[in-house]
Amino acid sequence: MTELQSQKNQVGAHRATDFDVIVVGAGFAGMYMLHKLRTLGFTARVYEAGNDVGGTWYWNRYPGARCDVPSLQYSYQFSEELQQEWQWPEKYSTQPEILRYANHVAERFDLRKDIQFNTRVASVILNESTNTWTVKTDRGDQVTARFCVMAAGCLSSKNIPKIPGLADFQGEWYHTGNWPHEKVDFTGKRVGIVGTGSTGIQAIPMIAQEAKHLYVFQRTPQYSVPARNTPLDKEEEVRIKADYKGYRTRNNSQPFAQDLSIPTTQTFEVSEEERRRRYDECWEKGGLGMMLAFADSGTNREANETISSFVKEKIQQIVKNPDVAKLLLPDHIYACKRPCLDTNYFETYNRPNVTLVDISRAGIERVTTRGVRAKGKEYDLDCLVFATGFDAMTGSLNNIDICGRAKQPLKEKWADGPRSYLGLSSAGFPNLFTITGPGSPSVLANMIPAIEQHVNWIGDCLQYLCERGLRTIEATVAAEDPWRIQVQTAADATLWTACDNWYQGANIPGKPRAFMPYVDWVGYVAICEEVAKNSYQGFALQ
Ligand code: N01
Repeated sequence: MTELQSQKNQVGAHRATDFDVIVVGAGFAGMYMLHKLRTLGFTARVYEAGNDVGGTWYWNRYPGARCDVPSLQYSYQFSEELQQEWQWPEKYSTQPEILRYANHVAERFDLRKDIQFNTRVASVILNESTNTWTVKTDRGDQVTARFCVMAAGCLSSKNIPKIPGLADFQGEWYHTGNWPHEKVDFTGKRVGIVGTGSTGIQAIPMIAQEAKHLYVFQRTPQYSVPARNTPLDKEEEVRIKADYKGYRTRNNSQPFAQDLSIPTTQTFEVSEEERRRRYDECWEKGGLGMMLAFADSGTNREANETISSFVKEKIQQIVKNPDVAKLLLPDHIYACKRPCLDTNYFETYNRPNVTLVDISRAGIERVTTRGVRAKGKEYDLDCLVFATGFDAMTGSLNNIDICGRAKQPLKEKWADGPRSYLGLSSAGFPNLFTITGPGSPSVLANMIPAIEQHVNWIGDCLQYLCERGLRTIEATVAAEDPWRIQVQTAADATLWTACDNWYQGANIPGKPRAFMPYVDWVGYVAICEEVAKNSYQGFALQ
């Protein structure tokens, strides 16, 4: 330990801790947090449940897994050298490519030496008398730290539906969020898949190409737009890399932290023909741009209806069997559930080896030894795939026994929905931070820039505390309560609360309904900067 590190370790604590900071998770958040802490001179240990880095991109190895944010944007910007040297082969990268990038970052910045893999954090307990945290793992480690940073991921706690009989199934079953490392070969097999969200929509066309027969058990049809992925446009890469810093800065000041041109025109300001022309253009271009054809698509129901009608028309054109097409027509607000991008998703239902099973009313009755029973019919299966999503944003935190002041479990404090200030910190849990936690833009922004913004903020905050000899920082209830209302109010002004989606916990039976991500990325960044500038207003510092 260097002298500076040692000083930091002693500052304010009644006794030295094993580390200045414990970081939970070695995905993109944990990796950059570790790098940042090192450059600031803090000692840190990262615990990671997987056997290598990558987080989401380590676990989600299902066929077809790919990011739907262009890779020139879905990547780190903290190192100019890194962003200049790395070359993405495609516009939207595959999971193996993103994982390759994560590995490169780990090697380039020599991160692995401070990461303990194959280790799941079991508990994080505050010792109020010393203002330190004790972290215990499933491998028997017990370490102390002044600070804890939870980088456990927003979409990492798997949702495996409690369907009766699953334990009796004689075939193989998988959840897409914990996919085997070796290839799963579906050749010649009868496969069932449950779930038609972003994941299912990517996996279904790939599995259908291999399986003898694929049964898609669909509870809710989803909208999807062609991704139209291409090899990376080299000219675009050169242009962006000529001023990557400027490009990132401009994107960071855009809604969703992405290179999107935000329109000012309202849907009904133009003629029906012009509207149609713009939607056709978005469809042909591919990507998530459909919502950006007009300014009011996310707030005005009638405006939104013009997009959903357009996409439904496309589904009916693509899917040849009109009965199947009808079952695939969503009836919720467009993009209220996270919009999906696909490659040949609807086309896949034209294949003779694919059957769509509508389980919208009764769900799956049970899993049997031989397959699945739904709508009174038995489907014999060799493999069953759950693309059923995640206990988003709070699941990965609630899975850990985190106890703050007066031994209050975080889970108990959040029993009616998450309570935090800025999605960064929760009252009663001093010196504990969450990266892209509930109450921050998180999943409603380009994730890697959102992670970097949080890590930078936390890094500055730790430095501020140490430079002033301060022992603790803790969100105040007085700041946290209005923030919770602000998060919900911002969402209520949009159509994101107009359907059952995981943003508000609706996908998990019994989970309290509360809108979790903060809608306004640009406003949020400004608030965070203001809070730090005003000596961490809204936080108690001791
Ligand atoms: O999960 P989801 P996901 N019986 O929750 C169904 C990101 N992501 O893994 O809508 C039957 O969206 C459920 O039905 P319903 C992205 O942010 C990004 O697909 O609840 N069905 C739904 O169809 C995304 O939003 C990328 O009625 C059940 C599906 O399972 C997030 O991850 C790629 C069921 C779950 O959809 C999560 O996506 C992939 C049950 N008991 C993921 N329980 C890209 O960047 C659930 N379902 C491209």
